[in-house]
This record gives sequence, structure tokens and C-alpha cells, in this order.
Amino acid sequence: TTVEETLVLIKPDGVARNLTGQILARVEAKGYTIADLRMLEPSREMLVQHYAEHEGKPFFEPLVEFMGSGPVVAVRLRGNRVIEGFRSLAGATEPTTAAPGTIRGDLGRDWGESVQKNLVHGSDSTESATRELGIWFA
Ligand code: DAT
Ligand code: MG
Repeated sequence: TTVEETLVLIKPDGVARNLTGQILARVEAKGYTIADLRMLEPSREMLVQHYAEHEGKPFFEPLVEFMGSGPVVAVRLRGNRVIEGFRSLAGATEPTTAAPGTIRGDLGRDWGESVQKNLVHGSDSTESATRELGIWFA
């Protein structure tokens, strides 16, 4: 077995739409363990660190602004191959193309503007998971 931990964020749109329980129910149903959880309004500093890989891209500023627009639920999620497994549960970045059965595919909306309101974040590698968990669960 390869027990890993990943950072899951329920973004401001997910919290505002009262989807926190449904999203957590999906990860629990999959057998993953909620090892830690907090709700917070992240600072700009945290968000700039979190999205460092996207700094300089045209969607960076709107993304940071959106992520700071309301409360976010941060989860330390644990399980076998949970990094890949949660990305699979979340679905593709764009809610429109995310497969049915995934969080983004079932619950995500096409808001017409950009794809920043896509409900959840999940770390994409062991390196990202370690780095991101350090930011959100310092
Ligand atoms: P993911 O969240 O699927 O890992 P990502 O890391 O490439 O996607 O991008 C981080 C977030 O930035 C993503 O959830 C939504 C937003 N985003 C990505 N690409 C975008 C684009 N081309 N235009 C607007 N927002 C974008
Ligand atoms: Mg990403």
C-alpha cells in the first residue's frame, strides 16, 4: 500500500452553494480519511504561495481574488493513492468537460466567464501535496 496525504480545498463557490457536506460525503464514501479539516478565509499571501506555479498567467489575479472572496474548507485527506484518487473524483478542470460521476461533472456549473469556480482543488503530485499542506496546515 501507498498511504498518502493530499490537500483538498472546497473553494468559495462550493461553500457558498452549500455543497461542503456533499463533497465530503463523496470522499468519505470512497474510503478516504479526513485527517484534519479547517474553515478559513485565506490571506492573499497564502493564495499567492498556493498558486505559485500559475504566477504570471493571465488568470492568476482573478483566481487569487476569487479564492479570497469567501470562506474555504481545507482538508488533509489520507488514503492509498489518494493524490491521484481525489483528482479522479474531482474530474477535469472545466465543469463542462468533467465527466459525469465526478464532483465537477455532477455539481459544477458553466458560469460562462472562466473556469475558476470549479468547486474543489486537489494536489497534483506528492511534492505539491507536501508543499500545499504546509501552507494550509502550518
Ligand atoms: P486544477 O485545479 O484542475 O489542478 P490548474 O492547476 O491547471 O487546474 O489550475 C488551477 C485553477 O486555476 C483551476 O482550478 C481553475 C483556474 N484555471 C486554470 N486554467 C485556467 C484558465 N485557462 N482560465 C481561467 N482559469 C483557469
Ligand atoms: Mg492544479
